[in-house]
Amino acid sequence: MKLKRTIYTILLSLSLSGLLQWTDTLGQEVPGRDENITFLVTFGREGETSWGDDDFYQVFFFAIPRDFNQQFYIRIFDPDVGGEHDEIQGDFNTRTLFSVYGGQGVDPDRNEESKGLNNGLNYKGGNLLASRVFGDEPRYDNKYFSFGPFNPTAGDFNTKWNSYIFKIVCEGIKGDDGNLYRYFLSRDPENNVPIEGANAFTYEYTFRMWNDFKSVAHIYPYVDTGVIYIRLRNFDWDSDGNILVVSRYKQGIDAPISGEDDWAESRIAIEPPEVGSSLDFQFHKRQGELVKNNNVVVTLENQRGDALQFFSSPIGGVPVYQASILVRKAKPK
Ligand SMILES: [Ca+2]
Ligand SMILES: [Ca+2]
Ligand SMILES: [Ca+2]
Ligand SMILES: [Ca+2]
Repeated sequence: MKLKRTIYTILLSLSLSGLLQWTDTLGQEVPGRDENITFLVTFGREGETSWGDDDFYQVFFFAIPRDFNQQFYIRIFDPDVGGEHDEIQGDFNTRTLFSVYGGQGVDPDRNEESKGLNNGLNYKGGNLLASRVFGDEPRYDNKYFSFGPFNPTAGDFNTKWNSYIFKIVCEGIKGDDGNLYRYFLSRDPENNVPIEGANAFTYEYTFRMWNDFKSVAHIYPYVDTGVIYIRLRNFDWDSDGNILVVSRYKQGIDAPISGEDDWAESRIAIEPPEVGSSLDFQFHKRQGELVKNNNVVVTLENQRGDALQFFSSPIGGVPVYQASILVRKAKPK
């Protein structure tokens, strides 16, 4: 009895101090923990799109909840292009530029171009807060580099998410190799200390598939009110395995996959039970001969052509298929 009460007291004080919530909030890691993706990928602009990057830049957003009032950092794991993790073509001669933006012009809900979906449009909207070019630098190989500190109010306030939005752009400004990297939104410059209630998102996701047969990667778009169908596009899939669309309502719909240096597109209907929840796009590897170092691109839009976000921490949690929804629907009224 006494032990029980002690455990209860510990749990209560932990939850009051916010520690319990932290363990539930995984949106600061990019890619997120539920996504099971090893790395983001951006190639140098002299690279070939057939290696899996269609445009040689990648845009990500961080949303910092309004009630968080401390400074924070954006950490990059393996920002260099060389040594471990990165994809060499010839020799390592690639330089990538990472830039952090805040202020007006960042919020993609108010500035369409900020989404970074169309080449030539100004995806660099906002105030430049920090930037750095990385080449083949052993100092940052398999290690973190931290941007910051930043003040949350330096972001662009978004009323819908009640959050300050920041943007980080990675561009391959020179060379032809692939930079593989990850982000972490942190309260600390030296360690990964997440911010409760924060999240990250992108509109065009360029990432590396697993180099094994069994690991399944996931990305999680959120279905907002008014979405009737979605148009899923994927690039340079190298005919690797299959893409399954899973939700509370869908047990698994097979989406067409692209081949080499090519886009595939599919239109998928959205049912009322799926509105207000996340979808789970699952990326399963082809069995037999392993497709190695497969980099791919995924985008998504609704029936009006508006791009949908992929959240690093799925809104409302990972969706679980519920057979009961189908059963209920099948019954005559
Ligand atoms: Ca490296
Ligand atoms: Ca090279
Ligand atoms: Ca790297
Ligand atoms: Ca590929």
